[in-house]
Amino acid sequence: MANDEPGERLLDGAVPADWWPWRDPDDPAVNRLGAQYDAMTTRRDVSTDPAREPGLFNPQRYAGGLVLLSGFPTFLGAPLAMNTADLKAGKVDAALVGLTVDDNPVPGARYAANEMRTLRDWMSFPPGGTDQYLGVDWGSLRVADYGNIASYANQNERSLEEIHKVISEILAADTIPIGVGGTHIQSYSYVTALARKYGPGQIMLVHVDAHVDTYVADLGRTVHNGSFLRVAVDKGILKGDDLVQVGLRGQGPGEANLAWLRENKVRTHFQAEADTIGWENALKRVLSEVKGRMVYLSFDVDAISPAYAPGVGTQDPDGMTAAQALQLVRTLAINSEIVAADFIEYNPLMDDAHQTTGVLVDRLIRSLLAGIAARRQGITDPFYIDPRRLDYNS
Ligand SMILES: [Mn+2]
Repeated sequence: MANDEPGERLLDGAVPADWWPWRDPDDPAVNRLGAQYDAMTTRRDVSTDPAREPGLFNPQRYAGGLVLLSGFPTFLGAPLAMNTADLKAGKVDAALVGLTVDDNPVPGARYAANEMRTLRDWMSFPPGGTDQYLGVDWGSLRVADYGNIASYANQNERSLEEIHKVISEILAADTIPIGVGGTHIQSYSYVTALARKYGPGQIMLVHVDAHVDTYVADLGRTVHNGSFLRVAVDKGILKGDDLVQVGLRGQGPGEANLAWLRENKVRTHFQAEADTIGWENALKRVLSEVKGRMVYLSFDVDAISPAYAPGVGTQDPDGMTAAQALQLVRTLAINSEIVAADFIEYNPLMDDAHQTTGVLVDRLIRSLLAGIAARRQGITDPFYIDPRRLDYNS
């Protein structure tokens, strides 16, 4: 099997040099000791692997067994894909891919992807399931597990180039990448990969988060999980008014950051707005802002109240409920064409013994898939509810 690497071709020479600010040749912090420097992200030699046709590989022995107990742990029990050719041959609608960068001061998000594959949750059946709001089975979509993306522990910016490559591999198959795990710095590479495929200014980013993530570079770092959106907008990779933020609260932004957000026309939806005009009214504003546009949904789990999602690295009291988070994801997927998504900042080391946060992230992913399936089946009202869920059978 040849290792199909369109991502590499997309990266080489195709991205403006200043999109990777840590590659500044004048920066003495950039280590250039040779091949070992890139060993973590060097692809395995597959030239001696047994030949196989491109397509999905299902590693599950049993048709209905719990993946955790009797199968190989994969996201949602999905079959595996290794490269763009597999995604194309398998006509994959959405590829779940593990993200492992861990640049939150509270470490642990690097373990989230594999934790999600091994949830002690009886719903870990092979792909499919009927959404109990929409009455739609997302098993109509083809979903694959695309493995994890390598990262360099404690060299977080360096990991972004590999994420850009792998997300580009998925986008090259017209498959929706759904990133799982890691911290928010990684979304910088989603923005670059989407801008590379569609051109800057084509994609709207719905950024669900307690925090604006538009803080200036600090602590000796250029791009980090609190600054990546500032860098992306300042470099013109993402237009400010294509950025919609939902769930903002906590101890920032301050006046200078707020002024930057206003100058750049970022559409900020604070928790205070939802508390004042009502959640559903605030949600309708968000949906109208992205109606008719292609959307990248980046969901920082700390947007949700710690009462429902305690397993995060940057906890802030208050925030949306689990039901509101599920509704947000479901309505957004019906309202707009989702071209990419990630669910990040889940920290299993901070979760409870029942994996409450992990199970909620699992349900958010399922809700996203159900919403996408509903849209493809012709449902256009984002607030659609299956009428059978509203009568009393009386
Ligand atoms: Mn964030």
